[in-house]
Amino acid sequence: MPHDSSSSREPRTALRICPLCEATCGLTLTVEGTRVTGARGDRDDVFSRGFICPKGASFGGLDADPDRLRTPLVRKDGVLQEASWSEAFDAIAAALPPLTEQHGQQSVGVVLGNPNVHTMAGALYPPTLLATLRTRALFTASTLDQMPKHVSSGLLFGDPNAIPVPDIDRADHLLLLGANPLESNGSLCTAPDFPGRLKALRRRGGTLTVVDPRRTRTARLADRHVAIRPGADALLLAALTHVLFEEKLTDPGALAGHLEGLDEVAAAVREFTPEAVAEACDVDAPTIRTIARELAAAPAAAVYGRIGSCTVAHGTLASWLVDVLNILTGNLDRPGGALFPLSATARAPRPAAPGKGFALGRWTSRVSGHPEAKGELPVAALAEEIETPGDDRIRALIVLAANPVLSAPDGDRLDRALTGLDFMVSVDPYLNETSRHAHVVLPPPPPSQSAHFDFAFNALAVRNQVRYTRPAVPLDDGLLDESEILARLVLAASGMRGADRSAVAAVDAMIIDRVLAKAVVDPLSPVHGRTPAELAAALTGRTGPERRLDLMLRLGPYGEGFGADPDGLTLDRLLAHPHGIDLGPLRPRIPQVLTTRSGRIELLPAAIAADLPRLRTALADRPGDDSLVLVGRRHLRSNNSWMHNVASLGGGSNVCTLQMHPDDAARLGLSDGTPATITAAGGALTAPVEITEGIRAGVVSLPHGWGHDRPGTRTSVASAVPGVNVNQLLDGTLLDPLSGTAVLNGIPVAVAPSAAPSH
Ligand SMILES: Nc1nc2c(c(=O)[nH]1)N[C@H]1C(S)=C(S)[C@@H](COP(=O)(O)OP(=O)(O)OC[C@H]3O[C@@H](n4cnc5c(=O)[nH]c(N)nc54)[C@H](O)[C@@H]3O)O[C@H]1N2
Ligand SMILES: Nc1nc2c(c(=O)[nH]1)N[C@H]1C(S)=C(S)[C@@H](COP(=O)(O)OP(=O)(O)OC[C@H]3O[C@@H](n4cnc5c(=O)[nH]c(N)nc54)[C@H](O)[C@@H]3O)O[C@H]1N2
Ligand code: SF4
Ligand SMILES: [Mo]
Repeated sequence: MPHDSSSSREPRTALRICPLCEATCGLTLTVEGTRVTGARGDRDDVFSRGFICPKGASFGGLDADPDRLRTPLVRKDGVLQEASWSEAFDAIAAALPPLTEQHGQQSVGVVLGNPNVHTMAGALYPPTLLATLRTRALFTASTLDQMPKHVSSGLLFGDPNAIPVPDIDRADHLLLLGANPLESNGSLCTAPDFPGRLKALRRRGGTLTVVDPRRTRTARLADRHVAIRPGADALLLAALTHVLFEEKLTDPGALAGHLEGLDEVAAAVREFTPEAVAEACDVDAPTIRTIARELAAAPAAAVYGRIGSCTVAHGTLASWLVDVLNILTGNLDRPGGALFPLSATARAPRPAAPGKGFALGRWTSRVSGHPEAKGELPVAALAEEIETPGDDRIRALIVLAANPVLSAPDGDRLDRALTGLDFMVSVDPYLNETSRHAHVVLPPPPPSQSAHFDFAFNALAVRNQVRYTRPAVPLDDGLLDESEILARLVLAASGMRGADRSAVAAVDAMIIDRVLAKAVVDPLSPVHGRTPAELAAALTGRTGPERRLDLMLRLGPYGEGFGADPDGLTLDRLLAHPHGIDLGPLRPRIPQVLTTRSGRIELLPAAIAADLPRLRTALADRPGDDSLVLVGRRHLRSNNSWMHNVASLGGGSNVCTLQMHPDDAARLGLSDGTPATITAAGGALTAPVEITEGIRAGVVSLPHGWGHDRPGTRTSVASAVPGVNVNQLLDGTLLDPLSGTAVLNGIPVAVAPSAAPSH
């Protein structure tokens, strides 16, 4: 850990867990003065063992981006102007309570974006903010991403956060659908050096099958690449399930006593024979049968589906079938299969017992009647909830680390809708496409100045482990830690003005008290019968977030339980291990992890059964001769909408081009580099064509997160090479109905040569 040498210019090193993707690599930063001048992989990190990717290597450039906001901005006379922190929070305290008094609690919406899962503040404070606001108008990046997986886990296992992770280090066989970890570094599967782990699987004789309409870098590494038609994964998975039943290959093994609905699943997939799905998937029936047989025969195998199987019309069905396959082959909860991690800050395991189950659609959205999922409404419905008059219209919006103008469907409409808000707050380091509409912008410090702990990703990691890094560099004068920003936002949202440090500390103390008050009356807790004040006094840590971390570690599955297990985890113990503590490989957790009403895995939940007729109609889907559908893609040196401002990451393959197969290009009269106009339900865009054999015919691909050409932003590098916003092709009406997730892949488009110059 760094000692206090920040005033000296001597280069020193400091450890920092990388927050730039889900892999959570440990970095060794070189720090000169207060500036990060280098980053390399921390070879001693217990989990990442020295791995680093180009984004992590650019940590210093990103950290020092001169376009980062360094003071709050407050809108005065219609113009955003630099302001003090107290002015900014007082503006919020003055605006929000009168609004909710007049228009009700639902008039304030909250948008949580992706980086909240990459910061401590984003894990620790949004629940308190939502409890303070008591709004149901919650929208997050999950409905552009993994909500189908939450829904299928909720229905199958009772807990939407019980997400099985492929045990890639021990699997003999991996069937990977709609994921490209060689560029994304993995998702819902935290595995530093995912590429190396896949190569190791192959080296030890394992088999990798990749299902993707594009011949990605991951597909090129595979034993078999299945270039499926976009949107057809649920059909393929249903056919694989069918084959297991038909050929009597099901063998749930140790799970057998924990299953409900096995015969019902067999009946539900009866029509989905390989022959019946082959044309719709454009995968021949013998290949489908072979994949099913291999899956069943492998000693340990895992099926794993990500973005390309989630953000599609049958996203929840596909996510459900991924786990059904793991269950039927006995691979769920088995080493080398797919297991439930147990993170150090998870609730300590309790004896297995039936739970409350998972309910969907407890309320619906006001305008289109979309069912809630996990307490959220589809972010694709945000614009209409702001625009459509009536009771409970959203009039104020709090946006934490999100850029929905680029990341969600129909950004132009949302862009217009945001101008109609009475009040908007953005917590964001950049003045970008979304935050430019805010009345108050609260900028967090650069990552080197923040502590880091992965509350979310340790629960999705291929190995149980725990690591914590304190800020590598002291907080600059004038900046506030993001935890303090969010705590003060909570206070401002409740109308408190002039909150100071002590008020912020009170927020953490209150949360700690609440947790302890519950624990001491819980007969299963190691602190049952003790007094909260005595326990709170025992917590260590320099800051509120550190004390909260200490509390979670002590009460967690590996914790010392305030004396119950002197060898257990505490913050102090973690600090004594700066490269982290390995907690061992993933271990079976069924039935303890199940919280369904039956206490079993409910294999064919009613909501799923009710959605299957829609999949049956998809059996008849056939593309027209000249039709084209659009899919997305990610580039290694990018991250959603906000890393295009780091010059060292730009260029090369990291460009906003329309990838297209040579046959389609020839038919349409398009040549490499020429501009094409792409038209779909939500609008039209012009982008340069990139002709490649790496995409199947009939499919085109644009990356997301581009379109940095709107006025009023302060992202000079990104604006110079703006690209186009792929999500402008969507009108926001296409959703996976069970999860409310926007369909971002498999979009029908028309493409034609363009006269206009492209970006
Ligand atoms: N067409 C298409 N659209 C997609 C996708 C796709 O595959 N195709 N992918 C979807 C997915 S998976 C996701 S997760 C979403 C992501 O979409 P969003 O959730 O909107 O996330 P980002 O685009 O990453 O933008 C995050 C914002 O957070 C800010 N930020 C960065 N670091 C911090 C920080 O430390 N603190 C705070 N407060 N703010 C920070 C950035 O400046 C940026 O404004 O996009 C989705 N959109
Ligand atoms: N470098 C980089 N890394 C990132 C991000 C980033 O923007 N850049 N974003 C992060 C985020 S927020 C997330 S959620 C993860 C996502 O991580 P991944 O899930 O690995 O996401 P992608 O790289 O977009 O890979 C999705 C793949 O699905 C394919 N696909 C599209 N449609 C279909 C379909 O219908 N069926 C099948 N089988 N495949 C299809 C696409 O061609 C693409 O190769 O990545 C994270 N990591
Ligand atoms: S793989 Fe992800 S976590 Fe690791 S260095 Fe790259 S961006 Fe950071
Ligand atoms: Mo995501």
